[in-house]
Amino acid sequence: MMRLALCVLALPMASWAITISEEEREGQPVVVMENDLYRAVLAYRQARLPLSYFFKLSGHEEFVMPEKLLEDKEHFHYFGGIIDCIPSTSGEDPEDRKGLLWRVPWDIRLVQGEDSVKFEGRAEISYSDPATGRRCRLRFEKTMVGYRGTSVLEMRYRIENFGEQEARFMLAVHGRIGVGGGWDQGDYFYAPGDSCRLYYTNWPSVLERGVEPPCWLEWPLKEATDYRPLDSNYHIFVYVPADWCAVGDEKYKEAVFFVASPVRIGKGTGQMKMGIFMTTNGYVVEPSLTYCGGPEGWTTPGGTVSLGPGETCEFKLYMAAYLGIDRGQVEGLKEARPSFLVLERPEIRRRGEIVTLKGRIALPGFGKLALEHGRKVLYERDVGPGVVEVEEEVRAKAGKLSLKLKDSLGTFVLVEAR
Ligand SMILES: [Ca+2]
Repeated sequence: MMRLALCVLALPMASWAITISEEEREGQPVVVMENDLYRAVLAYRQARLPLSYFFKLSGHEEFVMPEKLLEDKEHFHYFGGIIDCIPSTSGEDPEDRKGLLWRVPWDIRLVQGEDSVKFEGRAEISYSDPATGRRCRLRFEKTMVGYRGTSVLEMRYRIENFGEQEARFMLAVHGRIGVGGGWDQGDYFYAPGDSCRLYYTNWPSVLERGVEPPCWLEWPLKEATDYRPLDSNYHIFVYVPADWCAVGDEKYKEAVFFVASPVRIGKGTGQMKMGIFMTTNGYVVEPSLTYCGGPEGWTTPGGTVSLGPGETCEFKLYMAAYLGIDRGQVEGLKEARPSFLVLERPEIRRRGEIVTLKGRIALPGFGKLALEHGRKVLYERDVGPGVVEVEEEVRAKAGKLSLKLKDSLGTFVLVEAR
């Protein structure tokens, strides 16, 4: 059942700036991805990908892990970390929790490259659509890529209908994040947008407005954004259609970002719904494909996505930890990309041959900032994790100028000017 291969064994482990290895944790086989900025533990037998993400810059574990690992395919355990819930997060049966991936065996393959490492995981699930009775068969592939010198953990998803009939499903990337070492006062959630889909709540201050979920509400909504530990048992679940979301801990100026690519479903494309389940005892972040996770999703219009035989659903989700960024900066972001945040849009201003660069970005790792004039590099600077001020004066002759960020994920044009 298990397929394990460690490829490209050309260099000694110690020389790699990013490594992948098989280890044991609490008696269970796990895979560890590690570089200078984080150590991620993938408990693939329990489908917790990852189970743990230790952010070395802050010294904080970013996930909540309430239970020790063990192997149990019959009963659900809250081991913590991220669990991809497919075909639903919960069903009518109390034992039907967090989908099927934790119940089935996984095939895995590890790849050690020079500047990146890869965990390739694959599992198959089959189930009956509760509304139509159709037999559905899905192949779920999750590839996790770690890079040299950055806290970014790239998660590539590919779901294929390998059955003979249409297959419907929900998918939530259920993340038990406890940013900054745990759930405490001052933790906050944010996603850009001006409205959210209320899924359910028992929060008196929300219900007092006469709302009846599911419905749309103005966003941001303080009950869902501000974590306030209270003795009461209040909860609220909302989704914000957005390409990114963040969970921050204001006292440490620490934040964990999730940045999503567009979602391709069969021949169409869609946008991720950034779900937050905020309670007075903790919170869970759930980037999802629809505005539903529970049993009613099967009979709600738009509650599921659908794939014809042979069709696939594909998207990427990038997780990255940042240090030195406060709540105001997160809420005021102009843009969030997989490997940088734009706090103030970079500009290139020219007065004759004097060129002024201005802007402010935040980075989850190391890279270079370069101003290029054709193939000529006019200015280059090493940059590192945290907020980076761009303020330079450079001499340049007429012609096109490009300000670029180069990191281990690639080269990104921040701004161009003539
Ligand atoms: Ca915290």
